[in-house]
Amino acid sequence: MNLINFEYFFVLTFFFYGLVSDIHTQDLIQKVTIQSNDGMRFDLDEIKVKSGSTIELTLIHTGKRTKEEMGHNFVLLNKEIEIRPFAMSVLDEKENGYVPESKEDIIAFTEVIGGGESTTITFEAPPKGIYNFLCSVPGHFGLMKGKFIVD
Ligand SMILES: [Cu+2]
Repeated sequence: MNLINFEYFFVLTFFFYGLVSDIHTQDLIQKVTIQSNDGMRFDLDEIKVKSGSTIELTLIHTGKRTKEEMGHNFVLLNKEIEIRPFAMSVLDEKENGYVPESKEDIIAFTEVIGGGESTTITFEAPPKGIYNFLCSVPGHFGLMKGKFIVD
């Protein structure tokens, strides 16, 4: 192999290595965007992800009202944890962003955001199954809730 071929070989090797590692990364990281608004709604009531993936979830607040007036968060509950009792249990947790100090009932959560803001969290997809998600700001869970499906 002369020098030129040798260099060509290296360039090709790195090119294909880059291609393969890109595909690999895309397989593992799954991006989810969920919007919330001044009308106390999420735009999704169902989120589907693949088991074994890393979830990069972005919560966007498309409204104009402040965090105090119409703040929202995203809270993903562990299996078997029901929305209403959970939401009732965090009514007084304003200082903690309406999540309990013990995180045993929670898989992932965002901070509370106001209109025009967004926040991103990263977490591992839980095992296959159906999980509840909600906004745990007091009074919001009746409208702001859904199913998080891992298959
Ligand atoms: Cu909310």
